Amino acid sequence: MSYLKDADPELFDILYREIDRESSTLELIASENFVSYPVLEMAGGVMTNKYAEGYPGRRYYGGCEHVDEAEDLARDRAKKLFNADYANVQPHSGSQANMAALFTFVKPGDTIMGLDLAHGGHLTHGSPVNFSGKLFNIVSYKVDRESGRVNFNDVLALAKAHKPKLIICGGSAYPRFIEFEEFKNVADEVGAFLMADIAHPAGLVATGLHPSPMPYCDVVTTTTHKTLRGPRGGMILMGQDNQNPFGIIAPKSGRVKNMSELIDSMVMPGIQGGPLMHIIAAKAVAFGEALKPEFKKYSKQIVLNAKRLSDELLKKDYTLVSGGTDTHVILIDLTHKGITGKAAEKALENAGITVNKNMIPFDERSPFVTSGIRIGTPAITTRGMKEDEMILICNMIDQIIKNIDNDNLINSVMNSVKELCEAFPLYSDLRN
Ligand code: DSN
Repeated sequence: MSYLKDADPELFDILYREIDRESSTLELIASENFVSYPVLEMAGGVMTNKYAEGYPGRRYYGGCEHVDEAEDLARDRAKKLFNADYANVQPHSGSQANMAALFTFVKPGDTIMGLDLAHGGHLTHGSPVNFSGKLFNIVSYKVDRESGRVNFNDVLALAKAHKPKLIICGGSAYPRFIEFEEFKNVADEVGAFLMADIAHPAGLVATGLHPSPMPYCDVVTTTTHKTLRGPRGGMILMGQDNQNPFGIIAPKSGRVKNMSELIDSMVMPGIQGGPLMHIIAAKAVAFGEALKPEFKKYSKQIVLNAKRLSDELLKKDYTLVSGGTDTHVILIDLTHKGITGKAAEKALENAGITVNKNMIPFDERSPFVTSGIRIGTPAITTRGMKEDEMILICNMIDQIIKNIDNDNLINSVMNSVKELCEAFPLYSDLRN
């Protein structure tokens, strides 16, 4: 039964075309995934109606008893998943989580260090077009040209020269483990705070397949919808909640506030108003799923799939930034294939394979063209695909990249993509 179909056939058709697209194409965008029906049900539920500014037990609105229960569960499950002392599940997105974390630890004008966007960082790690680049004095570190990995001699030299107040580690297109311990050594050397953005590998961190930032970082941010396979949103965590070092006291008691209190009030009212309670409740559902043993099995398969795909690409003479992957992300440097990231993205899309063009380190092309594509395995792994399917997918990608103007071949690959998708169905219940 569909209420939407009768009320708004135009949008019903749009929704069903999207369900069709998601189920009949190969989703290789590293930051995307497919949520479960229970997560979808909660995200589409009546908690979207509720205003709940504040936090459980201290809201500015009445009628919050049930959303309080949901947010408490989301926080408790997040803390358990990440072995964290503190969780704030209200950020609407990863960018807002990063904004709240930055505004809590540093002030406009302060110097911060982050991985250059073109080297795998993120907009909110200091890009000049983002609030982070406009409000802070940014010193970007880059990856090493040869290894494609962060070079800690360079990071330390930059940190000593610029004395950042805070260093951000992590990014959106870094295929290797984030080196939390090495970053901590640099941060300690110059007296900087260390913030980790684990938006990409969060699900792998939660299942022990990627090192944990908790013992090393002052604050950790993430999204909830990538490898963690929850609804679209953000979250802030701390391994340990300590008294704030800025001397900020609670006015009534004169007590020194904890960092958790500063972060909570930076998220709301500092940056956001009413939380998205349907999404917070859906985060709780997703965290419940991630605590189950099946999720660890799923996460292991994400990594096995990425490794197999990267091995197959290497066999076909593709250049991979950093030479491979430790995670779910593969960054292909197309320079010597004589094709831009933009052209590859378009040709693959025409065949039903969705990827995104991506800058490679030291890219001479603009972000609108790029010399690379980024691919990832979380979404196809959710469909149940394994190593054998990675071999097929690698062959399809290779055929398209070698023949981007050959419509017959693109059509034939598109048919193979459809067959593969039919063998690993997605959202069948939504299509009936
Ligand atoms: N846009 C996200 C990604 O694709 O990695 C990061 O915010």
